[in-house]
Amino acid sequence: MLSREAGATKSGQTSMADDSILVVSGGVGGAKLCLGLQRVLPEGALRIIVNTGDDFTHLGLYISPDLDTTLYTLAGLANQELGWGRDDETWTFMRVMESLGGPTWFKLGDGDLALHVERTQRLAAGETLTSIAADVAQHLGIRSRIIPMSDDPVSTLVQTADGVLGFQEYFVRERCGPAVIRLHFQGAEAARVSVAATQALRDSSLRAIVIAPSNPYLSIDPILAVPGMRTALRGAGVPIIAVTPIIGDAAVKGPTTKIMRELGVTPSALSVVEHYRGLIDGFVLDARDASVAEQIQLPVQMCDTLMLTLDDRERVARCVLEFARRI
Ligand code: FO1
Repeated sequence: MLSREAGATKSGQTSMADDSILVVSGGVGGAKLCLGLQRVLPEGALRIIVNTGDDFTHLGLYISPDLDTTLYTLAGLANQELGWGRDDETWTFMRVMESLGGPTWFKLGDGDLALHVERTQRLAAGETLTSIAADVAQHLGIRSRIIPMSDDPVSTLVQTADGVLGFQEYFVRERCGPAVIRLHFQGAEAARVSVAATQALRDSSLRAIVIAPSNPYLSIDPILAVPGMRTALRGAGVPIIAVTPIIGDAAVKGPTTKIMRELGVTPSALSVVEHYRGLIDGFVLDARDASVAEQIQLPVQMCDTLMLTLDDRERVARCVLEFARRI
């Protein structure tokens, strides 16, 4: 169960999944694990609830960075070098924008623009983010379900010593420089868990929920801030496993440990476990942190969680699935 082998037909082709795995994910780090899972699971077995707290409107276009990263990664189109956007991108639009004196702090590639234009006009015509994401995924040949956490607007705001910044202003324009005092998920109180997310969580095929190695504060907390999400996750009645985004006292990528320090939290895998305490049933710890395993007081699976290559992604995916089967 839960492996591609289990879904293979006699002809060697994968069959549709009888069991499903649901990942709660942000952008880059989460998408890497999702790609590994998509490659080792039977077709259709992977569902992903994606953070939309990073979404914003820029140059009149609705941008959904974590959805974009997940779509491009699972379609094999992601720009590995940048960590966001499309591979083989061209930048004529940005060059012309610069020559006109327009804003250039947030880069939109020529190919990437098509997705933002398409999504913006379909949202304006009344379609939901969920329906657009599902349709785009189908057009890109993705066989996993990519589900926004909500179809209602939620915006992550970062309160810093320099004032309150929109998430992308903080993350991209200010390069995570200003110290974070507090995070606020504007609109979350009134947001509803998307219908597709609720269905995926109630699906009788669901075997495990995985919290991706995304930034707990910036990427996972906005998802958990949607009223009813925590209850729906727990109510699914399957093991919930978090994968560490931290090795030693360093994040694999991005500002996770910087933000933890600024919020007064010791940057460590143990702090991440404490952050998710009450929600998770098990924790995937990096083998380099074996010495803290006993302090976790939950079932622990150790593995090398660094995902540099495609093989790494599959290896971590297999480790997570094995753990899910075991607890
Ligand atoms: N990240 C950057 O660091 N610089 C950019 O110019 C940038 C543009 C961009 C355009 C579309 C998109 O979907 C994502 C983009 N990102 C960019 C990534 C994004 O801002 C962050 O990685 C996420 O919001 C954090 O998960």
